[in-house]
Amino acid sequence: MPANPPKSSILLHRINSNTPTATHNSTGPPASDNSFILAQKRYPLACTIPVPDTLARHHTHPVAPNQCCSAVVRQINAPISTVWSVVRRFDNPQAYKQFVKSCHVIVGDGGVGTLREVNVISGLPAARSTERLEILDDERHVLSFSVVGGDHRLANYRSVTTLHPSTTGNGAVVVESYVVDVPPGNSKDDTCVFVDTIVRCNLQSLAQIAENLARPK
Ligand code: A8S
Repeated sequence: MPANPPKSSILLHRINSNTPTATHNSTGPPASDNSFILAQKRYPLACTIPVPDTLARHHTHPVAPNQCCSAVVRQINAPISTVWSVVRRFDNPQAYKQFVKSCHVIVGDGGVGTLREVNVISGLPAARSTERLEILDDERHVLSFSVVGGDHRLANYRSVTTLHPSTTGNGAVVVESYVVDVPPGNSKDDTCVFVDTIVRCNLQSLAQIAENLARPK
């Protein structure tokens, strides 16, 4: 990456009836602002952090009319390298995802194309999910996976997680965005509330684990 990569502003909109998709907004705030703005209808201006163009594009999802997308942002008081060491383990999501009961790799060695089968805890409208690793970039701290099977209601789920240096201290900011089909009988809003809740719990737990790992013994 160049020393001063170009930065851009990006607007992620929760999809409502006539809102377009998560859009890379080049006409947003002034260029000097150099910031990433996560704007949602319900939570305007949830977060403003600088994000290089190369990472912002990962959170720009094509969204079909029957799909919805959203993103969750979480500050973590631990070095990026510590957070990344937990996030990058596609074979071990149960390290921080509390809804995951167990996971085993079906195909692959942990690189792109690896398939995992995840079993989730009881009480959810799901038991199993088959997931494919789409991006694993150890330099830029990008991980993306897609859901390719299972017995749940989140068809065509795809998420992207990126880590960024926090603007205060030496912590990290995690941005996790996703796109998913709206299940029959549900609204876009219901779907986003359900998925945002899972992702927020995951990132809360990730923060706790990384902050613990980073704490001096
Ligand atoms: C993730 C994100 C999500 C996982 C969802 C949204 C899931 O594992 C759970 C419940 C479901 O109904 C769907 O990063 C599915 O894991 C906890 C089984 C896919």
